Amino acid sequence: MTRALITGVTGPDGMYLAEFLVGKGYEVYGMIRGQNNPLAENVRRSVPSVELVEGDLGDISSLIGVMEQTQPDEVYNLGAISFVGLSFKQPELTANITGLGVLRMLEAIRIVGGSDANPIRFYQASSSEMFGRVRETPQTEMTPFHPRSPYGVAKVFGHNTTVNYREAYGIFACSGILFNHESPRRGLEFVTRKISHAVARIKLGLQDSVALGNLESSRDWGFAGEYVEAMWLMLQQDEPDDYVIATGETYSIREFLDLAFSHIGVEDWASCVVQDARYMRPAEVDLLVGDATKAKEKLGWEPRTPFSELVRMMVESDIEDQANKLEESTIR
Ligand code: G4F
Repeated sequence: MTRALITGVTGPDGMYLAEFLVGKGYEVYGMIRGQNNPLAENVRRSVPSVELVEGDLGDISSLIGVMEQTQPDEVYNLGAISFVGLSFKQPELTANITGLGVLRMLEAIRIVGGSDANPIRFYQASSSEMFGRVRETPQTEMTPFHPRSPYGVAKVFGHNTTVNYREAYGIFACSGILFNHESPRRGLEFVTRKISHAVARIKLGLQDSVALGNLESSRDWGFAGEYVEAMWLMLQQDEPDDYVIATGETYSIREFLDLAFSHIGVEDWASCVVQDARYMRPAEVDLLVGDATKAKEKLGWEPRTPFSELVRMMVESDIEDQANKLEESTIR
């Protein structure tokens, strides 16, 4: 049985990846941090066969311990402070976990190593936020980085460290430069889920409006459930490499709002959206759109979920969820 270790297993990508690997017959370990982590219950419920192990990206001896305990064939480093907005408020924590955390994982792998015949393979969750103020459009694996947030800066460090450990120590280390990938599992702090959740509640009469920041930025939005397959494919190749994973299309927050509100029959949503300076960022990434040609040619990976379908899926899921909660509270 192939063994995989996933950091960040409590996040949406971690859970989709765990389900995917269990489906492939893997023995899956999920690293969780903190005492009595409340998110661990979500993993136990959604993917019960995943074995949870304790470790912290801020503590290298715990990472060495996790490597020794789980003896993984493949390591997927998805753990990070992943909210760009928060990274402006907690830049040092972000640099430590999102940036230095990658170095600690790679050091743990270098030290523990795996067998000579079967060295550990490493996947690093890099991000399109590294492109920031973009130097060219669309962005490819060759586009220079210009990060615009402490999060983006930390991800560049993690990406460069991954490349360096591959070149310096021959570690099978890959970096997936993933553009925004959304799903009904997205946290409520991210704009797509914040909108789908609010739209569902507006439809059910539970709230009147949603407060948002910049509506003009554009992102390349894909479905997280199919991006995890690309992570796995990277680790199945003969040689380690870096890949952009994206849809090749870009849409603004306004366009997301148009589709989400039209799904509940509201064509003019102006009165339902309040602009709130609290959600503006000190520096913004205006436009991201990725070119995933390399992933298509070398991995055979292509996105399948169109933007309109992604928005529909998220709004529908939130309507169902909110309606169930409403029904439960009325019964009580
Ligand atoms: O949903 P967001 O917070 O995602 P962002 O910043 O693009 O980052 C996400 O995708 C990256 C991949 O490119 C990941 F690496 C990262 O971990 C994360 O998953 O914001 C998207 C856009 C931004 O331009 C933001 O300014 O939406 C704008 N926005 C407008 N109003 C808002 C809001 N963002 C949030 N979170 N909340 C708002 O109220």
